[in-house]
Amino acid sequence: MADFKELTLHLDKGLATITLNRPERLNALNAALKAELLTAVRQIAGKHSGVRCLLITGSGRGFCAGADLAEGGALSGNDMGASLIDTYHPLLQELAELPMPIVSAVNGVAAGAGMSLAIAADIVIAAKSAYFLQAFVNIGLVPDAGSTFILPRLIGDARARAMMMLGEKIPAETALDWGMIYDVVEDSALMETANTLAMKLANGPTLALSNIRKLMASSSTNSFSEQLQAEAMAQRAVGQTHDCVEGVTAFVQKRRANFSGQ
Ligand code: LHQ
Repeated sequence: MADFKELTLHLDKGLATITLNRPERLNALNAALKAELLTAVRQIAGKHSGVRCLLITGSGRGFCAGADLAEGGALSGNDMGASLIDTYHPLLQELAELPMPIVSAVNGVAAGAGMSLAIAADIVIAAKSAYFLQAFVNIGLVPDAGSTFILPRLIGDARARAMMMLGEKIPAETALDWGMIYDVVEDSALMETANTLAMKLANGPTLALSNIRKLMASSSTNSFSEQLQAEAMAQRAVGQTHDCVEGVTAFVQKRRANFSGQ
C-alpha cells in the first residue's frame, strides 16, 4: 500500500475512507495532496482491492478549501487550464468511473474545487455547521473541476448561476433545501451517520450500485429511448450476478440478503 502524507486511507470491511489531512490549510489541494488522492483512488479502483464503497471527508474544521492558492501553480499568469487538465481531470475522471458508490461527509467548508470534489460523490452528507462556496468568482476565476456540469443538475440553473456568480456561502441546511445534498446532521453525528450509510453501501450489491452510477451519468445526456436501452443493457448484466440470485433467493426465503459484491 502506498505511503500517504497529505491524506489518510483507512480500509475496513470493504469500506475505504479517505481523510484529507491538511487541516491548517482547510485541506486545500496542493500538488502533493492531488497526487496522493489520485494514487489512493486508483488503488481503491484496483480489481483486487476488495473495496466496495469510498467515503471522503476532511480533517479539522474544513472539508476542502479548493486549490491551494499559496502554491505557485495557482498564481495568475500560470496556465491554470493545464493545471486542471494535468491534475484535477484525471482525479475527477477516476472518481466518475469508480465501480462503487462514493459518499462524502462534508465536515466543514467545501469551497472551489473542494466543493466540486464534495458534490462528485453519489451521496453527500453535511454537518450542520458546514457550508458550500463557489469561491472561484471571488478570485476572478470560473468554476471548474466539474462544478458547471454537476451543480446545475443538482440545484437547477437559477440557483447554480447565482452561486457561481455571487460567490456566497451556502449553509448546509440551505444546500439540503435546494436538493444539492442528501442530508444534514448535527456536527457530532456526522461521521457515525456517514459511516453507517457507507457501510450499508459497502455491503450492498456492488455491481448493481456501480451500474446505477453509470445510468445516472448517462441520464444527463441520453435521450429517453437511449436511456431505456441503457437500462436494459445494465439489467441484462446485473441480472446475471451472484448478488441478484442472492437477492431474489433471500426475498423468497424471507431472510436478509447477504451480498458479496459478485
Ligand atoms: C488556504 C486556502 C486555500 C491556501 C484557506 N489555499 N490556503 C484554481 C486555480 C488553479 C487551477 C485549478 O483550479 C482552481 C480551482 C479552485 O479551487 S479556485 C478556488 C480556491 N479556493 C478559494 O478561493 C477559497 C479560499 N479560501 C477562503 O475563501 C477562506 O479560507 C474560506 C472561506 C474557505 C474559509 O475562511 P475562514 O474560515 O475564515 O478560514 P481562513 O481564511 O482563516 O483559512 C484558514 C487558513 O487556511 C488560513 O491560513 P492562515 O495561515 O492565515 O491560518 C488560510 O490562508 C488557509 N487557506 N483556504 N484555498
